[in-house]
Amino acid sequence: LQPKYRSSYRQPDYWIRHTDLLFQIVPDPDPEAPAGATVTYVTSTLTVERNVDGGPSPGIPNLELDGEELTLMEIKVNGQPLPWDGSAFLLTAESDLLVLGKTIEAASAGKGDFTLQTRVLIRPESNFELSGFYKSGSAYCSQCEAEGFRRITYYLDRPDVMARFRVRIEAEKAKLPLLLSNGNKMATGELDGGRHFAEWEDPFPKPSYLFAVVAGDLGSIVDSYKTMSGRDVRLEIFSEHENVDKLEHAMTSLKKSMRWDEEVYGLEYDLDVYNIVAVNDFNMGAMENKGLNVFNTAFVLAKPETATDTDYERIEGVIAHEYFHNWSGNRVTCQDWFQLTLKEGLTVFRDQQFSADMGSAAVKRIEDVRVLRARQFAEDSGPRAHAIRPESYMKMDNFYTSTVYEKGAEVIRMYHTLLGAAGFRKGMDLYFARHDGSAVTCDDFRAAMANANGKDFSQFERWYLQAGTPVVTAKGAYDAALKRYSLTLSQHTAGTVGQPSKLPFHIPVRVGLLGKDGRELVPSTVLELKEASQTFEFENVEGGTPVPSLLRGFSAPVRLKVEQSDEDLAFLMAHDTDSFNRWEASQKLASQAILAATEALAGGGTPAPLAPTTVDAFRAVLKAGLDDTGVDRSLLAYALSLPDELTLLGEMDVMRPVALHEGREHVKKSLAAALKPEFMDVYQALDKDVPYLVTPQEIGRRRMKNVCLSYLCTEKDAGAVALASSAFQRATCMTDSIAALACLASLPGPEKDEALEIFYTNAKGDPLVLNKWFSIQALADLPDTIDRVHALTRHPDFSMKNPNRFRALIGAFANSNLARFHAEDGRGYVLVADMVLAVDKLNPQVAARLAGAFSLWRKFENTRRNMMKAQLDRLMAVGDGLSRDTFEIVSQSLL
Ligand code: HT7
Ligand code: ZN
Repeated sequence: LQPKYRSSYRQPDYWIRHTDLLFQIVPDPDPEAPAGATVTYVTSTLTVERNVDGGPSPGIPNLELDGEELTLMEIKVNGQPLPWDGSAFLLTAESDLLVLGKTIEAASAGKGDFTLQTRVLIRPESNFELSGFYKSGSAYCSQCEAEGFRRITYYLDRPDVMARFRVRIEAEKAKLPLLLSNGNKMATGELDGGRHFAEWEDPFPKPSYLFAVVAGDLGSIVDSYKTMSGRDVRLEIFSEHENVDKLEHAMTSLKKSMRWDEEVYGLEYDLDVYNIVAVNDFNMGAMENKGLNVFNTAFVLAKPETATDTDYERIEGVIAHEYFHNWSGNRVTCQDWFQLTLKEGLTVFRDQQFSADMGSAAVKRIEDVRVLRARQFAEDSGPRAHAIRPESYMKMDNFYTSTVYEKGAEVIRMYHTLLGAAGFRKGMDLYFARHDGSAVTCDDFRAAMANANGKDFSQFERWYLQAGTPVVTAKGAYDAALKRYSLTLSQHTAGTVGQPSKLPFHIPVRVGLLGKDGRELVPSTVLELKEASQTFEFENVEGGTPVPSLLRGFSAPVRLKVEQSDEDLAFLMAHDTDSFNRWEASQKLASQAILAATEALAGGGTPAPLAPTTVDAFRAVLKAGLDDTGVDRSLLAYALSLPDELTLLGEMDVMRPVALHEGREHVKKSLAAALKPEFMDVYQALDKDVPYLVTPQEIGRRRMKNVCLSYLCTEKDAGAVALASSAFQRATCMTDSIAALACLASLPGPEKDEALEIFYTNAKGDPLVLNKWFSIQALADLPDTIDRVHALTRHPDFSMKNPNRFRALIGAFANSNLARFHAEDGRGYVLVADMVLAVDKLNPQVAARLAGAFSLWRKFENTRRNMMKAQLDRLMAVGDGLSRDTFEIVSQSLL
């Protein structure tokens, strides 16, 4: 199993200029095959051209085409069938390469230009990897990123090979009336035997990973969009017929995204149609194939009874994300997969900006930083830490990571912070002007930002080269006589596997200074920390020692260490003009209390009572929640929400997940007890029976109400059961229903099972609602949760073949129920390793992700560390039986 290295990049020896594909979905010719089974023949005709300028090999080199699980039926060069005697072409072991040698020389008169036709047989119905061409429900669809196209036909399956595609699909009309591919529809027609065809042409050259094909019997909604230059685009979103009533929100989101990209970046859509197809079986969230996005249903379907506010927000964000890829990813794509963050970091940043503009920028920032801290910081602290542009990989699918995506977006945000909105736009304009229609690198992006603004971004390259989360330490000193405030910022990044020492990063630190009365003493400033340590002076600072507000808006993906008293934090919570830092202060106040309680509990002691300052600070947030004059209740709700366990775990030198869980519960209970009347007042004031609206105000109201409910249920008593049961019974939307059920699920007594039963019945088999039902039980804070999860793996609705369902139960348990996954008896570890092994046989991508749950094993206290390591050893011992994906994760975890 050989890794690929970034440094080994070479241009290909050949280009493919035109790709003609014929898909024939036909009954399986095998007489033993079940009734209705099909196979697909793919005939590909490639116009191949020698890369005379940049091809690394001299003369007429071999052409080596990638292929995986293909059965070659026919092969022709320039229309002439090739002999099968081994003289004209070679199929390497496992037929993962098709090699043409001397044949090319002869066929091209020594020039290297020729057409190659292959006909292969593929079996979408037994493709459970969900990569390549596969079946989801009754529909056929494709997923080609990163290296799935080679599971459809032999090809130069790499992103720098860009071709014009023409696609013809033939299938039985009654069963598969809808035939889609990229670009514009050119022809349709009838064929003999109840069959029909459609032909599609994409005028934009594209890499194979952006190819898509869909055949099915689906319903849809149609709309249109007039672009800024006045062109009409037909928009259509497809789903199974029974889900057509859940597509409106996705359509509205799409139109908003199209308008936003025109207004903010001047980027216009470029085809006559934009199609989106929702499928239930999908490895990730969605895929930006040119003109034909394929989506996981979880990121498309929504109606108030089945989707939560978070689902609505996520759908808007993912629809936007895939749309924005049309420029950042499709028009300008990646030279090689090491550059993945070029399109993903940039597009995540753009979707974050979009969501900020659609709702509250501060709320969106908080949500994004929460995810970054919980997932990416953890990744950066373990053996799989990698730079946003990794140096090597075995299986590319394993590098669709939080680092490449979320930290990648933070790196783009830092350009924006350093250049300002106008400077960033100049850089984007230059990037697209220079590189439209080509496959480029992160260095090209950095150069465009630098050249458009005359700014030196050379040190900034370290963000692309070095893994790990920098720790920035801040120390302030005030000279009353000189009215000068000095701020010393130092940075240090711990070594990571393969990178023992790090050079200083170029870090933008946005800073404000607050006077005792809460006034801003200096304009909010971006300091550029480039050395290991630097001191910055602020002159004319009146009125005594100021309270600094540091790293405003989370201006860089770092851990900030600064001594702050509870009083200063409470002051910042109340007065900071930077909304993000008001929230940040609440989190720091809570973290300090939780980590202190955890330490006491881990040492067998009793935690100290909460400091009155902390209680008062939370009381003030609750009081603000009663104010009806336009306060952003989402911000308040997040200030009341305690930092999550994964983030807190990352703050511990030795990870003790169960003690941490107890410490966090202790703080939550203490706050609930100290502020019970206040929580109840806010809960009752916001518990209104009003029509469901997805507005920031209404989302904020529900969010704050449900946070209060969860505090009111921390004391697991009869009062809590009554409150949560009543909330569940009265809920009129999924947001409230799931919030109440989540509380109930962790409470004692029969009520939770009654509620779960009702929830299950009301779901009426809706897969997305059933996913929630599985997750709620996997997340329950009960001693027998593991038994329940075990039992649920045998439930008739559980399936290992559906990634959403599998992740809803097993992923939720392993990644989000830390106290139960890491339970003392080690049963959680055994269960998850069992599941990795079982799902690895069907879907290696899903298995590999789940295996990542063990990767931080070295950071845990001894007992857990040994038990986690034992499961990793057990997985390793499977040897050749393990997929390449899972092998890569497990072997790296053991480094
Ligand atoms: N660009 C898409 C990546 C993706 C993917 C990668 C590996 C395996 C399956 C996949 N499905 C989609 C998603 C995105 O827009 O980021
Ligand atoms: Zn993306």
